[in-house]
Amino acid sequence: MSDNAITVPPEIANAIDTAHRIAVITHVAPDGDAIGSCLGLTHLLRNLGKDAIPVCQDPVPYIVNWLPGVEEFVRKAPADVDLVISIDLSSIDRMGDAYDAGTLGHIPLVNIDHHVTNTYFGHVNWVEPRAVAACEMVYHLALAFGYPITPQIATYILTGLLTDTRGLRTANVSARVLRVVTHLVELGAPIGEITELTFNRRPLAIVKLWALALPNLRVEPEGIIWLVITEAMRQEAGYDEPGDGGLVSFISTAEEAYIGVVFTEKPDGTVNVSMRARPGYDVARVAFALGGGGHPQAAGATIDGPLDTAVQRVIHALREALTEQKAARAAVPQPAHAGK
Ligand SMILES: [Mn+2]
Repeated sequence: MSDNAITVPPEIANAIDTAHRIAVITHVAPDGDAIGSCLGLTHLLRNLGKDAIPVCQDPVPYIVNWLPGVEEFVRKAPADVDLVISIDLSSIDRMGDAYDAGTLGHIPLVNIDHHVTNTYFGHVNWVEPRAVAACEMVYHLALAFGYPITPQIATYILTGLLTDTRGLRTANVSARVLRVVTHLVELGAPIGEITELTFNRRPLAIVKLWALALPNLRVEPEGIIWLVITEAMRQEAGYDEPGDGGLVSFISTAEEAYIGVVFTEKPDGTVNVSMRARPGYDVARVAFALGGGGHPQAAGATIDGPLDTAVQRVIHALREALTEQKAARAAVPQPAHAGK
């Protein structure tokens, strides 16, 4: 195997071997990778004879609501488990109400994640930022320990891998990743059907929400493109799920932009900040400074409102970060293909 092979800590197999009832918890406001990795791991464990429960505080988003088994999610981990595995989350609070430290704090916690901002909060921590998705880690885990990957598990894993790479369109998609994809297809994951259901389909209410939000698009001189989604817009559009349905990725395609941001006002008055950066630029550090996390090219945080104050604070931080990053890039000769 090439030098970028991903290895799995054997401690994880030991933890699984001795456990009987396992809560597999993923993050609040789940995305496709959260749901896919959580269900994929849950089903791997069940096929080993374990009693495994997928747990997520928030509902499954429409993008992956077609996956079999999404109705099995519970909102809160039961207290009588003997192992907790967290998947696709960088800090313990990202489990939200799904993890009650009062009842579960003494139970072994295995932290499996691919976010560079991970805080190593588990008893066993497998943090692999080279993995393009938590789902890729589930794949390597299954292979390393000889856990069988059924067609249904391959479907979960490939779905999350495709969502976190936006359909294999992110800069981190390497030959290794394509080998994983090929193997998952060989194992029975229907890639064409997954792509159709996941990427070529959204509720009409989202299209209406975009129509309401886009007239207020703003562009900062540094190359930051942003807009806000207010609670009123969400109500008018009739879209009641969290998230922006991919709007931040859409506005970030403007070629004048280095960074794209969508601010979403939440019913409780907090503001969700979702950010994207072109390859070579980094929004993860700003997200981390705001109390959130993510990857250099895609990161987010939830911060205090009101909306106007939140926008000013984040745009100010991003202008400073972008100016610094441009200066750092200017100091080093860049290859011609390395972006703007
Ligand atoms: Mn992920």
